[in-house]
Amino acid sequence: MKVEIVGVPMDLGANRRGTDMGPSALRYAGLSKALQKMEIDVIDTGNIEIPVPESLKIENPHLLFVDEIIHGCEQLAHIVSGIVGRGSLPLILGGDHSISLGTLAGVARRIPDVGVIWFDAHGDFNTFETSETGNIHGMSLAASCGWGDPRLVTIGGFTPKVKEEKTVIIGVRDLDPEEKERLKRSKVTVYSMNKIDEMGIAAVVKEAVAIAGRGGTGFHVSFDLDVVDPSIASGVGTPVTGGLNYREAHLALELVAETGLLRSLEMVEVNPIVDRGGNTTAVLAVELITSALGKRIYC
Ligand code: 5AB
Ligand code: MN
Ligand code: MN
Ligand code: MN
Repeated sequence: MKVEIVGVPMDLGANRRGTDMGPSALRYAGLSKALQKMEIDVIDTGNIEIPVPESLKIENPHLLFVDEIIHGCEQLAHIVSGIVGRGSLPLILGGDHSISLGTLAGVARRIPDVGVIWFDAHGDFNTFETSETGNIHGMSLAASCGWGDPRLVTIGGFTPKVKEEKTVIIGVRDLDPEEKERLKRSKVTVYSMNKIDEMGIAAVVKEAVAIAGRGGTGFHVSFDLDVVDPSIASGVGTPVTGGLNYREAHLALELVAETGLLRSLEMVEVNPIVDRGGNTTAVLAVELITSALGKRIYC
């Protein structure tokens, strides 16, 4: 397997600084070495250039930094599409979750019927009409499914990126009222935390991979670190208590790896500035990446 890493130091889609340092935190936590140890052929292509918010003016409070986010996502889409086209697996390091708009544009250009598994405490299913913050990281899944601002929706030149029927969210526990309504009306499958408590993470992920992997074209995994409980992942932009524990997070990604259907992976919302444990959230993220790419710690 060949993996190509792309860093996206983006925090324009979130409400606080720090996720721009996510790619550095993950590299500093030993990402490339961990993959090489698994005998994965890994290339780090470096970072995309993203402007810093201090250098920008807010033009639209309902879609904060929309022009710059679109510009960054168009670049990312181009790079990701190239990686998939070469037959490699793109590993995208966020950055806040707005970057998925670029990742999915790039993946879906090559794999039109790609499925998505979205691990997140949140739904990211707002539009500029339902969002209470104007932060685009809370809109990226909706826009990828075709909802919201026409410019966001058409990043990469086509819409939707993914079919709701092949989209699954796992770990949700914090939805805005109107976001919840839109999600209920959609064909997206949602496993909120209470479902995981009830069914167990293994059963949930097995159903999820069947839905996202229907037809055998494979799926993208978007992993927002805030899906993990803040007691072991405090370095995230928007922590919510009651998340996945250490083994649940690993098992989920081990089961993803076992399907052989993973076509691209992104790890987002790592914010080392607010990490109470040094760089432990990034260290956990690196471990989780190795699980998603097939590492097994048991026999
Ligand atoms: B994340 C909130 N729903 O829209 C909003 O971390 C939070 O990528 C979004 O999941 C969280 O601003 C976005 C309040
Ligand atoms: Mn998210
Ligand atoms: Mn989230
Ligand atoms: Mn967040």
